[in-house]
Amino acid sequence: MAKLAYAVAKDPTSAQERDWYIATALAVRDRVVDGWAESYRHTNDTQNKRVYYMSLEFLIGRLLFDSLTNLGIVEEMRQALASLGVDLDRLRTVEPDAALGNGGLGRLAACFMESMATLAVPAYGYGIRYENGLFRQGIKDGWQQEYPENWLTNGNPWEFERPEITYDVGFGGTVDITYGPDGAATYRWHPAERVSAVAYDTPVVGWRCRHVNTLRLWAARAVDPLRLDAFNAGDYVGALADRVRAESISKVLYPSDATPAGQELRLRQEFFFASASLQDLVRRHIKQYGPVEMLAEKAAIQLNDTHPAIGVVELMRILVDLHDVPWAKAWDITQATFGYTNHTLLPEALETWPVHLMERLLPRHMQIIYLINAVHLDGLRAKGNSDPALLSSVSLIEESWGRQRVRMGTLAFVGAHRVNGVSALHSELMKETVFRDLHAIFPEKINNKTNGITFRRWLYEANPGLTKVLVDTLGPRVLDDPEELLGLEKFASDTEFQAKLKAVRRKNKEALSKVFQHRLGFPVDPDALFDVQIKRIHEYKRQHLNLLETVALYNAIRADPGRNWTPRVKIFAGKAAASYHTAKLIIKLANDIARVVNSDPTVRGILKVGFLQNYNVSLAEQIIPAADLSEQISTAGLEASGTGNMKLALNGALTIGTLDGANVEINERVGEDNIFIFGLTAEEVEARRRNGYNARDVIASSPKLSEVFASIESGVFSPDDTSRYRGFIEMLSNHDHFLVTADFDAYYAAQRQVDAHWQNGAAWWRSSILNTARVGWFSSDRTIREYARDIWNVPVQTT
Ligand code: 475
Repeated sequence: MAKLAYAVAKDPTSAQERDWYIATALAVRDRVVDGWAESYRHTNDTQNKRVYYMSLEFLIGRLLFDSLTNLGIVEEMRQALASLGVDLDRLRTVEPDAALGNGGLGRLAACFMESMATLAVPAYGYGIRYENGLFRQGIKDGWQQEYPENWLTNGNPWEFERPEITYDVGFGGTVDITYGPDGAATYRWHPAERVSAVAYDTPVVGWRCRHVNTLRLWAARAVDPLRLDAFNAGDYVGALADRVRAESISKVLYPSDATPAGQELRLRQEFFFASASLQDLVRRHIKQYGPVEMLAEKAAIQLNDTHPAIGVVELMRILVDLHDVPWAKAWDITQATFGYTNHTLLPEALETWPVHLMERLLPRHMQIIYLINAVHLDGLRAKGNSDPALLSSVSLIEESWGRQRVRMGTLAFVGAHRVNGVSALHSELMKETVFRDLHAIFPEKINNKTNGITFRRWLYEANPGLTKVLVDTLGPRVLDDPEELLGLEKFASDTEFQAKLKAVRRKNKEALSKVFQHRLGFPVDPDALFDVQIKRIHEYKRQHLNLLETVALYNAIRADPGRNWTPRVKIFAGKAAASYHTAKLIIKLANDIARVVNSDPTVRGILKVGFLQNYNVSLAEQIIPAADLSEQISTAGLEASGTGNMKLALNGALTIGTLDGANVEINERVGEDNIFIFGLTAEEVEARRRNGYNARDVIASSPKLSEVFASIESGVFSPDDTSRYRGFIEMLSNHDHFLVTADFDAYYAAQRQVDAHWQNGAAWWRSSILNTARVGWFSSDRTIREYARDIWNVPVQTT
């Protein structure tokens, strides 16, 4: 009430829902801030090493419930608000999602921030405060439309602007060399352009408010906001031109996922936040400890993919040019400080920058890159490596057709003391593919850190019904130690226990059915099997494999409607990069199929298809607790890990999937009777591709697939434009790069096993319980413990 009156300046009679939300958030924030100050003092006093998690993406979602949960005051707040006639669950939906990320990589960063706070690892997340987060997805006539996402329009109660924490970041200009009396050269960069980076801090609360860390996001501001001379001369637009150029750096998140943006603005974003963050952490270090030589003992920096990899070069510049550290010493410090996480093996996703662009934008950094490369290659030659093919494959500079590019993956690899993949399979494939030669030279660098998810958001907050059953059954300890979930195993076949979980799932499905009604205009039957594929739309993730199976099932039901079919709702959600034509066509295909299937009386009550628009963290929180089946069907070898697979299994959905990414480890843990694995393995995929895969023969030998292709190609699902999918079908028939056709029959068969398992209700629920029981290991707390032990060398608090 006091917040509403004094911080929002509204009284209860005129307060809108949004005012109540702000007032509530501010009240909660006060509690968080107490813990924040305490944690800050503690880290300073103990002189503990700090971890810096550098990421161009943090896909946070909403924060109100996260804070309430971790402070342990959800019920207290619910009652306090109820006594004022306000419903907390409605307020919760007023908060816009902070969507400063595209998908898995960004969401992982958010889960890691929460786990680092939970384990009391003193950490800063560093990133960019994008004014526009990931676009809002609309669906018009079945096609994806992109609209800007203005998450800051109504203010953001969680952030604190820190105008006093501002750094200059330079671009362009020249490099001066001066020679000392001893002949040693000193280099000074004189940038032509400067942009200010202003800090915005958001507290990150750990579980039970044990510790609070900082997410520090940088906003770009012009050093001179207005050129008064131009303004006075009447050139109002010109007077603002520099400002617009500078501030464009933090305007929008690049909406590409697993593909590099390849634009000058993107490189400016990368350097902008890397430079500001390094200046900030070096300044903090010097203020507290003095000599910069000790940096690696007091700071660990983790690079979330190659996006911040230019930071390796920036730290070298800071050490060598600004603090006169000798080159070799500076390189030791840099390597000892940095770790690098790789998130994708897709060759098209590996970042490289044209040398001429780097030279123009960051002339001093380009010199340093050449020097790093020279020392790196000389070192190899000195060790007897003289094969030119090897040297060119591990060089920081790629030469193709006379054009030179800087390989950011190689830069990150050589600049870090540890390089990790995000699942066991992915880390092994890194050694065999993209980093094969580098791995042979530095065999100690690559290690695995299988991803994890924070159970606070993805279980306690998203699924309070299930959480309550778990606590009632296993005791509250389970909230602190997810391995306690194993205690569920003994209830797996218990009919009473199964009934409890069924009731929880049913409620969650009813809630999701309301979302269907609201967004798509029709409800779905909570007794049907909810079959869910939710993730970015990508050919390698193969939403189209799922759609082909949907059509095959539709055909089969129509041919024999009286059979004992398993009623299903096929649920799709996900965004496509705006420029990714095939991904957008897949969305259109999903909607075209949905229209035909949902209006066909023959399959009524048996099959429904729905594409839910604008997938984001909050929608995921609604879908996941209602899912029965989790689709994880990527071409083996291409999904680095996946994390949605973990969220769905934790909430009791059974997985249908390929042996890819973390599915492999989920399979090992839940046991093969409780998961539906199908399709080619990564090795088989490799072999098929090597031997020249012929999709046409495969299609011809599968009557089901032939029928599906014929119906889609002839326009059964696109009567308004019968040629719409001709090119698509032709592509799958001629260059089926992701082996959709090769896996089709196995996938169809696995889906029929799903049907059979579902029809034996007790067996299904047993499997579901065993999934929840056995995936405790996929907590991001476990992942962070491993990073802390093997990469950062920092202690963690035991829970
Ligand atoms: C993997 N994003 C998942 C997840 O490790 C994995 C790349 C370039 C530019 C912008 N975004 C990207 C990714 O590469 C990405 O999100 N990768 C994902 O990282 C966390 O679980 O398998 O695809």
